[in-house]
Amino acid sequence: MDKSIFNPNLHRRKFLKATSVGAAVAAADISLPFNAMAAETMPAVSESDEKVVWSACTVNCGSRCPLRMHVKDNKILYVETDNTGSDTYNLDHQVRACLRGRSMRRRVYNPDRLKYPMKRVGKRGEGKFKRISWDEALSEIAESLRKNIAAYGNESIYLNYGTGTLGGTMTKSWPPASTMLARFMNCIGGYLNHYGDYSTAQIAVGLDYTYGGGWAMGNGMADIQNTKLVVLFGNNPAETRMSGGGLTYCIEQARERSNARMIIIDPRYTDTGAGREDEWIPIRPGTDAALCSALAYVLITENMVDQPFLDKYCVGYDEKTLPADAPKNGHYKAYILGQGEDGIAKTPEWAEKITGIPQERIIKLAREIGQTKPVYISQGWGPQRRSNGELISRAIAMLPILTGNVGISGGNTGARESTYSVPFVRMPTLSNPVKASIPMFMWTDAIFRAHEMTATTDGIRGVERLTSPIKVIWNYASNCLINQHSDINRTHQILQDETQCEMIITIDNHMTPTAKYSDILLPDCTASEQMDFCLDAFVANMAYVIFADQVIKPSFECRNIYDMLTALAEKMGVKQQFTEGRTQEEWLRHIYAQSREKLPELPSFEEFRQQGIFKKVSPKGFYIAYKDFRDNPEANPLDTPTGKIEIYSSRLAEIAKTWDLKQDEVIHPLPVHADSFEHYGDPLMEKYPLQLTGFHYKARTHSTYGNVDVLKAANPQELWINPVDARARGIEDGDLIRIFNDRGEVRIHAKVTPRIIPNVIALGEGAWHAPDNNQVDHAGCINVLTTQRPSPLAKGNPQHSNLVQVEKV
Ligand SMILES: Nc1nc2c(c(=O)[nH]1)N[C@H]1C(S)=C(S)[C@@H](COP(=O)(O)OP(=O)(O)OC[C@H]3O[C@@H](n4cnc5c(=O)[nH]c(N)nc54)[C@H](O)[C@@H]3O)O[C@H]1N2
Ligand SMILES: Nc1nc2c(c(=O)[nH]1)N[C@H]1C(S)=C(S)[C@@H](COP(=O)(O)OP(=O)(O)OC[C@H]3O[C@@H](n4cnc5c(=O)[nH]c(N)nc54)[C@H](O)[C@@H]3O)O[C@H]1N2
Ligand code: SF4
Ligand SMILES: [Mo]
Repeated sequence: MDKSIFNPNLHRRKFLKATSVGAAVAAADISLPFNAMAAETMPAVSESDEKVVWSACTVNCGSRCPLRMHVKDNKILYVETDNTGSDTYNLDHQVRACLRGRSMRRRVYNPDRLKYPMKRVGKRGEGKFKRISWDEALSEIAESLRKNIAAYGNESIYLNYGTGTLGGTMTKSWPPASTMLARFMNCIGGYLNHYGDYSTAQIAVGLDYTYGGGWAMGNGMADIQNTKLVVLFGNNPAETRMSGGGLTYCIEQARERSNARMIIIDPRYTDTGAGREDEWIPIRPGTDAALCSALAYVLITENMVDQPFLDKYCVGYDEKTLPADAPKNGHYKAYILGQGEDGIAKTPEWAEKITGIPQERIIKLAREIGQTKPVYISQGWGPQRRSNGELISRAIAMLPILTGNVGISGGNTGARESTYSVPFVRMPTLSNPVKASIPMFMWTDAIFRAHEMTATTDGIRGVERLTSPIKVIWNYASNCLINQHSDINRTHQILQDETQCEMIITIDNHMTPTAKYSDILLPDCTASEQMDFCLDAFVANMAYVIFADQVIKPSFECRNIYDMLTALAEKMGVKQQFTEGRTQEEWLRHIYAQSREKLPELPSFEEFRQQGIFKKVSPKGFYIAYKDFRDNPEANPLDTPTGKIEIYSSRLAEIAKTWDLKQDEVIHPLPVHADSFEHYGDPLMEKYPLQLTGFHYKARTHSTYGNVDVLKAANPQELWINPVDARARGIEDGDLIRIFNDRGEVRIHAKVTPRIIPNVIALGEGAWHAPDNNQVDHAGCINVLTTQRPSPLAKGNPQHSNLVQVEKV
């Protein structure tokens, strides 16, 4: 048997039953805040005894963490984390929660908690509500659904993007098709779907044209153990993968073993650097494709490309493999050497002007990449969350492709890491009769101009064009109506007209900025108040599943998503179809039994409940993306039209010809450098001379945990600004400043720091929008300043591409 990890403490734990602090700590063998030995003399357990119940943090931070909740008299006292395993990296090490998860108690008992169903009485956004009963709330929703489905069809009911409970099973909030809401809506005729996500819209589409398969894979981050050089483009695991079950731990441990050099390319000096990197190469935002083109120039002109790899595995590097339908000199090599359409050689000198990186440094980096093997080149999703992000994602991937680092141990594809996973059965959600799907970013437009949205203008999929506008929006575990969607003031305007989108239903734990714009608010249980499994969890070569048990009874009038939708299904006459006669726990037992058939090592339900976490190390060792293809490309072709890596994409050439594009929008068959809107050098810079880039901040997971006082105090929301730019504006560290453009204004304090390059400022995303009467935000919510204009190919969110001005208040 491979190394499936059963909790080695299980027997002891079962014996001790983990029913007291002392017992749990003794079983854990971690630091002992209490006298552990007292466990031996503990009295029999009663309801009022302190007990430890396993729960989980299921937010969308890319990690998943177990939480051990210490509870007494139905009250959470404090929170600990994983105490299982031998703590040997990449074997069965502990999955330790970050400070956010450990502050879960403050989210459960937060003053912002939604306590009762409520109905809006003021204008949308005013935050005025009245308490109503569950029956009233569900009746109103049922009536609105019936009315709008009758008048506009099921295509008018939209499930908005929301990732607040991404890690859950019963509670899973995204993708739409995996949610309980989808199951409910599918019982009554379906819903308008969306594709893509705010995380990866541009790279998911971009690299799909390169590697195929819908999602480009990357080598596991643990494979850094086998590499010589790590090059990270806009990838910051120290902040975006923070748990002990996350990649920040993995990258440290793996590098300790390989001693690989690490180069970070980012406009900000990130926490992933923080002295652990070998070099930080600051880059002007949105210009990575120019850098990569110049690196390619040096690799080609100094004979450092892997020509046999390019000939055998790729399409369109040079004329040898250029598809017949491509123009003469339409290949990548010609583009780089200046023999293509634009006639510009992509020299380091050319790139220096665009990227701000000295040409000597570009040449040196190219030689480092070209002369080292293997090299682990990976991009986070910061570089692609831009108006030209599709091209950037493909351009970065060219480096490992040119150097033949794809499909080998210690190499990578240029994508972010993939991983091993365990087969675990999910809640069945039935199938959606509605075929239409919109890019997740385009929902605001689908409210008021649905009739003109087609496949070639707005990326509509499944149908040629939309036939009805969005009339009803479900926001489940989503702050993406307001806080996380771009251009809040535009959304505000669109939502003011209540005759257009008629009904907004939000299901959340807290009174968020999105909740304030809702017509009906339904108070949900937190993860602590219900039973669930936490899935999709991994670190290094290990996958795991967490038993997230019910810790306390539901607070106030909160109901979990399954129960509230069961009541609604009853009103709509589909209760039996929705529940199939099962309760939430019965469903969990049901799918667990199915999971055990697929994964026989899973312990019994009750054992799992006791041990809290099930870990399994990959029987195949390190995850090497496209290894099969590399080993035998004929037998294991890629899922692209040619079965090869498509440097030149004929499909993209076709799209470029047929889609409606604006002057400043480029879709290209090659991974070229091209600017798009709000880029460096844009004429708009005369008015708004600073590039504002966002980042995902350790203080929060997006907006979740954004209302936890201790986290806010520890990680203030500030605008990063270089001393050069600060001085020019008379700004000192800590000053109150205003950041503005035509879309809005934010007031916040300045963090004057050389950790951000000049002419660029950075603001962490996710702060809770706090507008005054003039719609000026006082919390530092970046989406007051971002645009709703989509990127050209993915129609995705370019939320890091913003031009603004800053002044001292
Ligand atoms: N400017 C800018 N905007 C961005 C980004 C950016 O980089 N820059 N990033 C984008 C990205 S990548 C993403 S993924 C999105 C994320 O956007 P969202 O998916 O909206 O994520 P959160 O802001 O965390 O909001 C999740 C909501 O779920 C709620 N929630 C948490 N737990 C529960 C629960 O148990 N039950 C219920 N019902 N609700 C719960 C929280 O209170 C919160 O309101 O933001 C996007 N927005
Ligand atoms: N603590 C915390 N962790 C999170 C989240 C969170 O909100 N908080 N959100 C989670 C989610 S849903 C997602 S999608 C991921 C997001 O993961 P990412 O999208 O990778 O995170 P970002 O911080 O947006 O971007 C990563 C880095 O890219 C840099 N960057 C920005 N623009 C450019 C550019 O043009 N070129 C280069 N080279 N670098 C650039 C940023 O400065 C940043 O340091 O994080 C996840 N993890
Ligand atoms: S926020 Fe992420 S890293 Fe932190 S505890 Fe939750 S799942 Fe773990
Ligand atoms: Mo995301």
